[in-house]
Amino acid sequence: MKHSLKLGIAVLGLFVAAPQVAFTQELNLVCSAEQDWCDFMVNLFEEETGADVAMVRKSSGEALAQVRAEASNPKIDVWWGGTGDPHLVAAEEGLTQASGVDISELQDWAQNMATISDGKTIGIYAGALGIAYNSELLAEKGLEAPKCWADLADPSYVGEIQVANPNSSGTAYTELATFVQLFGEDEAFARLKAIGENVNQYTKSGSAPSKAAGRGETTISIGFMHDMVKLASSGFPLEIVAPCEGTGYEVGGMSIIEGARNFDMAVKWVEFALRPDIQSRSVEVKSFQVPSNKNASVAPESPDLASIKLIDYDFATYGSSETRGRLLARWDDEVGPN
Ligand code: S7P
Repeated sequence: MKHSLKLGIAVLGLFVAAPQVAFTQELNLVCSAEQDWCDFMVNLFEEETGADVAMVRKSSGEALAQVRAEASNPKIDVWWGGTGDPHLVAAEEGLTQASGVDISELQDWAQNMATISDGKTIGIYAGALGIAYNSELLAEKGLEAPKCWADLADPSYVGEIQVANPNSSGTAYTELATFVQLFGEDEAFARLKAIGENVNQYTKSGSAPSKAAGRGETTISIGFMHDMVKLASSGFPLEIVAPCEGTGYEVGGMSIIEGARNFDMAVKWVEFALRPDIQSRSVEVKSFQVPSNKNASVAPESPDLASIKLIDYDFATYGSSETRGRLLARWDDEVGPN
């Protein structure tokens, strides 16, 4: 009797355990790339694996804020996309963990992110920062086209420039860190303050200013060139400028969250997102970043990083928690809207 009771409990245990197998098919993803690319990636992954992905799209700084807030009870398994700096901050703060996947086929700049973070974040794409202007609006207003970062402080551009807020936006933090690396910290803040006199809005998302420029809601935007190319190739009247002083660039990050409930599925996502065939498909949603897998194809529309005057962006320094926190606090004090 005792024996059959034990057996009954064991059998019941099997039935109770069954839904947990289904649970491991789940993946919770925060995505900091463009919404259409996030949706596209999720659909491809679900079709291939049968997984059930719950995805939310957040700008890079906002995603970091969520990961920090949920540190003791993580709800996210993987953070895919967005600029690498906040991924590195998360790694340094022990909020992400190594996936252990093979990264030997990745470009050096992508492997560098893993080296800095002990494998806790991996580079998935790269793209340079630039300036865009709406050519129709510029001509209508009789304005000169900007060629350099310095031009953006010209009083003729008052109210004509849009850029994101670096607290929420990884794109705008890349701009802030780029200015500091190009000009030194004090001069960088003086220049950002001067440009701020011409800024009509600090947006939450990094690609919003170029979308606004495309629609004719602002004349000039600062953002990633690949986002500008996406808009220009969709018919918006945008001209793209690689600033004469040189410019910074991002390496987009991908990280598994520390304490992820669906670790195995998270590793599957990481392997999937690094595959050359998957990275080559980003062009289908007009995402023109340079892919990190050496065997992935680079779209002809992708800005050619070799022909742009790029700074030697110091990811270890500008992706550190102390530097990011200090620069953002100073930006709030000296540049941002009150
Ligand atoms: O996918 C486009 C893209 O520009 O978006 C990411 C960006 O950091 C997210 O927007 P925020 O600036 O609002 O954080 C970039 O990583 C990526 O290239």
